[in-house]
Amino acid sequence: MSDKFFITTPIFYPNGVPHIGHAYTAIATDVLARFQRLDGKDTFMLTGTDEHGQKMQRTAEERGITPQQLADENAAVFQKMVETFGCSHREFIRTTEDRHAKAAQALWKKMEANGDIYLDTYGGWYSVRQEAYFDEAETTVGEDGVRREPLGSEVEWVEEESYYFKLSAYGDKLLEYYEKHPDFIAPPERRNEVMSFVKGGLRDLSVSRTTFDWGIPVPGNDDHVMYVWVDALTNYITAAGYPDEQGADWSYWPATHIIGKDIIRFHAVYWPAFLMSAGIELPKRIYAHGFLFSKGEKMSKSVGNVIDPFELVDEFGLDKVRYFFMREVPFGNDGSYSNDAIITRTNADLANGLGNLAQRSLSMIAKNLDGVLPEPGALQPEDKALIGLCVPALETARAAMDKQQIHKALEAVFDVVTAGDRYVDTMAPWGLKKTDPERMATVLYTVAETVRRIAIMCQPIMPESAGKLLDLVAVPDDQRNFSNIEDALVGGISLPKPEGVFPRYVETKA
Ligand code: ME8
Repeated sequence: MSDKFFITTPIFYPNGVPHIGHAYTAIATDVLARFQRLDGKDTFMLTGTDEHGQKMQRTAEERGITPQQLADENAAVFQKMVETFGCSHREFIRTTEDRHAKAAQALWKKMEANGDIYLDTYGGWYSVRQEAYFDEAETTVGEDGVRREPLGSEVEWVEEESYYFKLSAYGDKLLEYYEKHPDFIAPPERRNEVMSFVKGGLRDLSVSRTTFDWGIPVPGNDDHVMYVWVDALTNYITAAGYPDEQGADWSYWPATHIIGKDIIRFHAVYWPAFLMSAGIELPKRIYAHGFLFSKGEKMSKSVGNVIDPFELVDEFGLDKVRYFFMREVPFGNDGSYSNDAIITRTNADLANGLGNLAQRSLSMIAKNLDGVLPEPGALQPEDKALIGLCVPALETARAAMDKQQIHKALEAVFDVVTAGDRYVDTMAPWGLKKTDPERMATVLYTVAETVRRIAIMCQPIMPESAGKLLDLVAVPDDQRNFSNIEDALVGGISLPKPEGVFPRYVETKA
């Protein structure tokens, strides 16, 4: 088994600025990456921007700038977004980089050499207004005899020269692959959707364009640029060093791709077919998450419910935002969010839950024991029971994270927080101060040790806050991996002055 782990986000279209959906994908991928890293894997997280295509060219023209200027401007904002959201990516790839054009052209040549690319004409109902082709089934002929697309603009039959990829030759191979690798596409609803799409029969795919030039030139024919999805999907192997399949980075391939459900077909049908054609190993797994809605509605400028991801972090703090999205929305499902939901969830689980567990025990150590972590007396069954919940919780989290069930992993960890709070209430160490100070010391030690273990497990989700908790129980930086879960705090050390790590959210706006 390889100890390398390669995980990717979709690469974002920089024809606009990031919204919360983009941040959501990035957070989830980062949580999965950090989890594997803490579990000892050499982890490569990749993210970036998808900078070619007609949409980019058109937006740039509207703004009177070049597509490269548009890409530069917005790629910088996406870079800032992934940094603001605490992503631990090793690379941010941009599809306008030279190395990427080389990789995409190398992939193309392999597919061509395999006999899967041919030149033909592409015919379709074209709307000049929308600058897009429509399937005949999408168009309707009005009483005036004019054929129109769904938004109402007139369409005309247009033919242009195009290269095609022989996707039709891959239907059976793909189905066989899905059958043999039941974990290749997840969650199961998405797998079923993809399989029925492929069973319905695949048509060859038009993979080049001549009507605009903002793209990677087709090798040997400069009149054509590659269809943007051929170009975009290749980013994943560019970053692994393709076409150098002997290079050090190639050992990270194959990747786990985290994507939104809107782009499952490109990743689970086209991409594996391209890779099969080029003789490249297929991705390890494709996981499609759901869509986020703002207050139950699709985010749109006209509804006025588009939330700027940067503002959300300013308002609530990064870790609360990361925690909220990963805990509130079962990963794979659609979800809704609102400021009220963020406040309710984080006040309950973080301020009153984990934060309070740490704060009330550590402040008792500060007040009653001069801030020195006590040596525990003999641990009682209830002490051992609480501490003993952590290793199984980590095992549950590990199994859940292997299947991208991030919310299940969090649930397992936060069940320990609930048990910890119950333990403190039952043991009531404040009452033991006079009657049995030794027992009080053991109880406080038990809570501190439990906080250490919980904080280790919380690092993927809330890196900064979990780090602060570990500082508060004086855990050295090199002892914060999952392999350290069964270590134990050593009594007798001085702890730093306790501070609340998760302050309750208080509304600041009138
Ligand atoms: O599709 N809720 O880029 P993109 C949740 N460039 N996630 C959302 C979302 C929402 N409301 N809106 C967007 C592209 N996303 C291509 C990808 S990959 C080789 C090329 C997420 O910027 C979702 O994961 O339009 C989507 O797949 C991703 O943002 C990228 O969207």
